[in-house]
Parts: sequence; structure tokens; C-alpha cells
Amino acid sequence: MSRELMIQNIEKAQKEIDTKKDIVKTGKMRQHYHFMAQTGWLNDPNGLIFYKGKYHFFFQYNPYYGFWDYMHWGHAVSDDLLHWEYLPLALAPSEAYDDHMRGGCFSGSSIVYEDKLFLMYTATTNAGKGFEQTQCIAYSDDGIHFEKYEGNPVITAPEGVPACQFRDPKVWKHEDTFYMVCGASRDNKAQALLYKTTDMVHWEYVNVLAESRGEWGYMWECPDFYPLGDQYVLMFSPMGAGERTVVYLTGDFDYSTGKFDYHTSGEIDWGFDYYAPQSFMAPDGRRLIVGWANAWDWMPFWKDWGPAYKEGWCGSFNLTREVRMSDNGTLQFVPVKELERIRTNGKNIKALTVAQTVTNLAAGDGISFELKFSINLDETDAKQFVMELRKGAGKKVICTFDFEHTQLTVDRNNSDGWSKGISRSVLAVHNKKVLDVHVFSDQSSLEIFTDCYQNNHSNNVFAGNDQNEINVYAYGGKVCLTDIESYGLEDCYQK
Ligand code: DQQ
Repeated sequence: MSRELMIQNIEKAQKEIDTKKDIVKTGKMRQHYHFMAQTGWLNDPNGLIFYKGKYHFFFQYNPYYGFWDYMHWGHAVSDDLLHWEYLPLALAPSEAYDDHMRGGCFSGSSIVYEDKLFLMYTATTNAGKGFEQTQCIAYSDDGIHFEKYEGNPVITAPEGVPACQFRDPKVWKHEDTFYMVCGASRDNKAQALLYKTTDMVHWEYVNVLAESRGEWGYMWECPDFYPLGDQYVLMFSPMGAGERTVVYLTGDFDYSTGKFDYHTSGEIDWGFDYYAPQSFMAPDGRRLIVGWANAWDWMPFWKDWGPAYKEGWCGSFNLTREVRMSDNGTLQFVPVKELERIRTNGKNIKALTVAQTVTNLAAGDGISFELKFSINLDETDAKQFVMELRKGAGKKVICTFDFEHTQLTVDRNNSDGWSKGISRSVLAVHNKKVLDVHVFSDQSSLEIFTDCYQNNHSNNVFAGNDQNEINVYAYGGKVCLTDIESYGLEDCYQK
């Protein structure tokens, strides 16, 4: 009976999508090359995997309207991470353990076992004890239609972990064993808990993989743990860690003890709109990550989710990034090379000296574009380099490279009549000869990468099409730009 209920709930959602998708598609704020749902609300990337020759993206999804609510799992597949085919929803709330009216089927991951695609997700229910979260399994033979495991839930919160703070299982396989890391809170401090199994349904608690002593908050959402070279990386989205919203730790992991000895920490993104990234492997061995391009109401500087709900949708994913490790153990997050396939109208300028007078740069239509250049710091004596993006109609986003105060800021206070805030990061220029800058602009977002893709700002901007100028200028001297490349970027949603 309950299997039928999930099918019914999926069909009901599908009808809703089919009724609205053609209208939503015409929304003026829709992205051109970032991943979005067809209608309604999208948040975390879930279950990302390359399976049977295609990339599968699942996602936290409310198909009914542009706000978070009763969570389903949406599903889409792609050959190139840019053009997507939407499939039927993978999961809908249907069971006593996952039918919380302000919850449903929360985030999780996927893995192949015995030729089936397994999903592991957090079920939320009221259960008369408040907001209870447990870990559950669903599986599929064809990678499209899923069935929930009849023995669900397979893991409940361990003693000392409140049942309302136990979520987001991320599974991986090492040799013949499956491991899983899950976010939790104990004594008001965040933890990543490690579990293992050999059959995906009987799970054994191993230990605490890593924990906050307060500096990284009281709860880690969407933890992810994976090897990179001979090191391991733990990523998580901390609640209660001030302005830090996506942290990574790198270090050594020992399977015989389950201990993660980390030595390096950093931030994946410093912008307002990057959260809950999940990793997966590309068939060529790249470790890729995708984040949700938005923020929660409990975050510092949060204003709202933007005006896209008026068009019947909300939410997109940030660009897929390849994770690379530098020699010193810090990580770089590089937009995937697949993006080069949608470049159009390329332009190159070998060198450009920028002074106080405004110089106009051309890149695509000034809305959906890519802009890449280097700043020759040896030849630069200015105190600041300023880039104005999505400028027009009296509005703009101001990106300031402040060499004097070693700070990078992205100011969207006067960018679209809606968004607010200035995102900030430390700009490491000491002893550097060159600073690389790479910008991706889409209809409603800006992603700015610098310092070998270690200093990244993702911010949503709901600017109109009359905001399409790109200006640069310098304060207190000159700035020498070299190897300027610019491109328009194709609309991946046009068939
Ligand atoms: N979003 C999901 C939770 C997760 C949070 C709910 C992070 O599973 O902790 O939609 O954005």
C-alpha cells in the first residue's frame, strides 16, 4: 500500500510540474546554463552520481511553489553537466517515518550495490516526539523508479544526539565495505558521525569522524568525506559558525581506526549563495562538487531567497567545480572544463593597463558570459582594482580587489533593488606576482573566482537585462591586466 502511496504522490507532483513548466520556463529570471528545477523550489544537491553512462542529479525539491516545504527528491540526467533531461521524481514522502508536513524526504546520497542504484536519505517525521530524523534506504533497478526499503529506518540517532539534529547521510565504498558520514549535534557542538556496512541495510556505528569545539558551530549539514590523492577531505555546511557557511578540512584518514587527522582547513566559497555542496566522481577520475546557490534564513546577512518565486520557481545549483589539492594541502575549486563547450563569441586582449578612467570590457551580452584575466601584480601600483558587473539603469554589483587592505569584496547593495550585502574575503597578494581572476555571470547569479580558485564568491543577483555593462577602473595608480579572454555562454535550456 505505501509503495502505491509514493507512486501516487510522485504522479500528483508530476501533474503539477507538467501543468506549470511551460509558463515557468518563460520566467525572466531563469538561468541559462546553471542547473534548475522545472518548477517550484529546489535546494540541496542529493545523490549525485555518474551511473550507466549519465550524470544523475537528484535534488531537494518542492514541486508545488517557489518556497521550501514538503521535501521530495527531484531527478535529472545529463551527458555533459550542462544540458539536462528531467526524469520522474525519485522520492516523495509516503511513510509514517518520512511524512513530516514541514519536512518529508531530506538530503542524502546514492551508491551502486548489487547492480541497483541505492539512495540513502534522511526521513523526517513528527512521531509524537517532535521533529525526528532517521536514515533510510530506497533502491532501483533502472535508476529511475525507486522503492523504499521495507525495513526502514536503518539508523536512528545514537544516544546523546537529539533526533532533530541527525541528518544528511553521504555514502562511499572502500574495498568491500560501504561507509557513511552523517551530520549530528551533541552537547550543542557539531559532529560528523561515521558508520559502516557490507549490505547497505545493516549499519554499524564506527565513531566520531570529526567534531566542532564550538569554532565550527553546533550542527554540520550535508557532510561529505572523500579521498583526494593520498589525503582525505571532509566538507560540511556548519550551522552556528558565524559567516562561515561551507568549510573543508583536509588530512589523513585511517580505515583501521576510523580516525581523521586533519591539518588544514579552508572555505569553499565566501559568497552569500553557496551551501550544502556534495561531491561525486566523473568517469575520468575528477572529483567534482556541486552546491546549492542560496542561503538559509538563519545565516548572517540573509535577506530572502530572491524574487524568482514570483515566476513560480526558486533555486539553482552553482557551477559544477573540480576539486584539486595544492602542494600545501589547501583546495582549489575550478569550474569544470565542460563549460568551455558552450563558449561563443570569444575575444582576447593580450594586455590592458587600467587607470582611474573607466574602461568598458565586452563579454558576451554582458548578462550570460565568462571573463578571465590575470592581474600582473609586479606592474600594478594601484591601491584598488574595481570591476563593476551587471551595470545599468543606475544599478551594479561592485567587486573590489583591495590590494592595500588585502581584501576582496562583492557589494550587491545597489545591484537589483532586491539583494543586499557585501561578501568579503582576505585577498592573499603578499609575495605574489600574478593574480588570476575568473568570472561567470548568468541571468541571476555571479560567481567570481580568484587566487587559484581558492578565493571564490558566489552571489545571486536578480538584475534586469538593461544591466549589461562591465566596467573596470583603478584607485591610486594603475592595474595591469594580461591575457584577457571573454565569451558569451550558450543557453542550455533552449532546445
Ligand atoms: N536541507 C535539507 C536537510 C539539510 C538542509 C532539507 C541543508 O537535509 O540539512 O531540505 O540545506
